[in-house]
Amino acid sequence: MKVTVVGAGGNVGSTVSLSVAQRDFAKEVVMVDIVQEHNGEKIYPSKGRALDQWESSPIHKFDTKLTGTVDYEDTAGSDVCVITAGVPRKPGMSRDDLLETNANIVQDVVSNLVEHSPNTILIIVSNPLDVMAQVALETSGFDSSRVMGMAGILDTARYRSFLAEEIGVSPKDIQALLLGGHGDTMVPLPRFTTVCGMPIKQFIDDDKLEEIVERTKGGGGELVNLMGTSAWYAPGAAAAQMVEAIVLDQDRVFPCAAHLNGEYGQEDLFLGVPVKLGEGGIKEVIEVDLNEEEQELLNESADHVHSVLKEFRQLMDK
Ligand code: 2OP
Repeated sequence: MKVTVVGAGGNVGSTVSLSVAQRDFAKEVVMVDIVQEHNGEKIYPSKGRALDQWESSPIHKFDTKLTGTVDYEDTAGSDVCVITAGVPRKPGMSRDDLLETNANIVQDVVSNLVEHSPNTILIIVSNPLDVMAQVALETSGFDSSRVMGMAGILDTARYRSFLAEEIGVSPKDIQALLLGGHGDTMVPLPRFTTVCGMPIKQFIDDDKLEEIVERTKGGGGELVNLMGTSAWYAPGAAAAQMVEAIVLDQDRVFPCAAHLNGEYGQEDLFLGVPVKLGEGGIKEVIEVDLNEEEQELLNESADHVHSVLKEFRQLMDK
């Protein structure tokens, strides 16, 4: 199986490529990025990071062949393409502030990928995630089963890691569900959060749980403030997990940004919901029974995504 990562000269993209390679399920990973300049000289970050990662293969013991390129012809026939291309946040910025710049980049990237891999599956990571996934869907003309966004796995991973630290259990034994847009309006669901199947509220008081829910919503921003740029280790690992589920047809159930047409009361909108991932991409959008409060929070999150999508439409009409 062939996987392409666009934006792989950067932190998120190169974390995706190495995470995929270390899982060793793909025949090859093609790492794409643009030519850059450094001290007046041309540099090729995707080629350099691919070579560096390939040189780690005897140590990590993987066979996946990593190659770097600036030419989309090298991506031809990709089974799955991950798009991390775009500018990351800086302190003080929201993901939505990246809209115009990254929409143009995602449109260009998707057009190039589709030209060489018309049957591929697209996983979007670029922000603002939910709208970038819509841009990819509309630019590609693909069926919505083949276009998705990576966000829910990342956001629930943060939520689970914070809970594990607080409770003193392995993060592997905390299961959680989080819905909605990839931003401050995301909807962690304590009612669907468990420790080995046991309700989370048995292990943590409501105030502390609410504190962790709020920290999760701001998890991306917390890291931007600490590092001066947005995260890459967890986002890259999350995207790699989606690639593996598709390539190995694992029928995994994950929260991902999926295109909704009636599900959860939403029309023509990408939103983080539980999906079944396997061969061909999204096999099923799963509707979970929400109570009134949860549905209201999801509706509020959807309204925010709609507002950013409307801003995108206005930009394109300029
Ligand atoms: C994050 O939440 C980059 O949006 C990503 O860190």
